[in-house]
Amino acid sequence: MLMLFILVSFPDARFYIDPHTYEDPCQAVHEFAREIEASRIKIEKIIGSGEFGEVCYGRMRLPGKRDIPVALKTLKAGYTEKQKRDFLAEASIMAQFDHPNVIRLEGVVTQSKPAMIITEYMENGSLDSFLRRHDGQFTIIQLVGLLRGIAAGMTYLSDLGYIHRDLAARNILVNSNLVCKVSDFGLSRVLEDDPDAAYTTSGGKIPIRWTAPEAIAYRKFSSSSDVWSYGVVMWEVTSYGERPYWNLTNRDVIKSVEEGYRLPAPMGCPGPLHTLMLDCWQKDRNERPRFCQIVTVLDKLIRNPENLKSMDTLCSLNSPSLMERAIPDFSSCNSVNEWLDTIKMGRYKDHFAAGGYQTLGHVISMNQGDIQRLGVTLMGHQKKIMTSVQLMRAQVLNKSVPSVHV
Ligand code: ACK
Repeated sequence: MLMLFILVSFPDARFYIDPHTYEDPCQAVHEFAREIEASRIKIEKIIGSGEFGEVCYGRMRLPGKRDIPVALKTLKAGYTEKQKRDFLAEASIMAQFDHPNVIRLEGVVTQSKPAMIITEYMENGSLDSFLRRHDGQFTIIQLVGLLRGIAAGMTYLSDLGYIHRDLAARNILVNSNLVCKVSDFGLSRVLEDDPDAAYTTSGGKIPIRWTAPEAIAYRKFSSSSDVWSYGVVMWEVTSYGERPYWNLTNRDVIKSVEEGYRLPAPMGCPGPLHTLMLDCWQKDRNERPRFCQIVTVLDKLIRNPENLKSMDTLCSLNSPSLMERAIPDFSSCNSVNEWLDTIKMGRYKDHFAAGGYQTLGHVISMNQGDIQRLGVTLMGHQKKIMTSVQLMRAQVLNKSVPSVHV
C-alpha cells in the first residue's frame, strides 16, 4: 500500500533494495551485478587489506574491450556463511548505484575462489591518507571541489533512501582527476571492521567522532545523521586529514558535543565553510541542511571564490570553549622550530633561520609578503603559516583575529 502511494505520488522515485531481504545472497548479487570469469582478471599487486581479505590492484579485460585498471576485494579462505553474505551484500548494494561520485561496481566473481568484488580503480586511494600526503598543497577552491563531489554523491544516495552510517574521509576514494567517490557500502557490517568504531553503552559499534548525537544515543540513523558526518568530513578535508577532536577520548567527545562544543575552523579554513560545518552539526537534526542544499552552497562558493576569503568564524576565539582550547596554545612553544613543528610546517625551519627569524617575537610581526620572501611558495602553506602567525599574535595580544587574504 505504502509502495503504491509512493509510486503514484513520486513516479520517478527510485529506492535501493536491501539485499538482506533475499534469503540467498548469491541470488541477490546476480539480480544486480554481472558475474565476471576469473580468467578475465589479472591481479598485479596487493594494495591493502579490507574487512574480508586483501584489496588488490589488477586489470580486467572483457571480450572485445580494452583492458581496464580495477580494484579487487577478495574474500579470504575460511569464511563463514555470514561473512560471505555480508561480503556479497556490499556488491549488491553498490551494483544499484550509478553516479560519478559513487564508486562503480564492475562485477563480481562468485563461481570460482576466491570470490571477488571488482570496482573501478581509484589512483589516489582513500581521501584521508591522500590529504595527509599532500598537506597544504591545494587551493581552497580545489578543496571545495573535493567536498562538492562528496556532497553530490551523498545527494544521490540519500535520494535513493540509502543511509551510509560511516561517512568519513577514510571511506572516500580519490581518482587521478581528483574526483572523490563515496565508497564502503554495507549494512550492519559497516562498523564491525572500522578501527574508529567503538562500542556504545547500548551495544552498537559506532565511529563516535563522525556520528550525530542522536545516532550515538539511540541509534537514530538517517540522512540527517549522514549530514552530521559530512560536516566532520568537511573538517577533515580543510585540516588536511587531521583527526577530529584530536586526542580527546571518545567519552570526552560525546560529552563535549552534548554540551554544545563544536570543532573550531581549521587553520586557514574560510569562514563560510566553517559556518556550513556548524550547520551540519546542529543538535536538532531537522535544522541541518540536506545534501542537495549543501551542493548548492558549495556551487555558489565555487562560482564566487571572493566569499572564500573571509575567515570570520575564527573571531570566535574571543569566546573560549573546550574545542578552541584544543587549538595549539603557542605560549607553550619556546622556539621558532618548536612552533613550526606544532603547525606541521617543520620543513621550513631552514627557511626561517636563513631569513633571520630567530625568535617568536620576530615571527609574530610577519606578514604575507615576508612569508613568500622566505621561499614558501605553496599557497596552502603560506596560508597555514600566516593563520598561525595571526593566531599567535591574537593569543599574545588577547584580541580577535583579523581576516587573512591569500
Ligand atoms: O588509502 P589506500 O591506498 O586506498 O588504502 C586502502 C586499501 O585499498 C584498503 O581499503 C585501497 N582501495 C580500496 N578500494 C580501492 C579502489 N577502488 N581503488 C584504489 N584503491 C582502493 C584504499
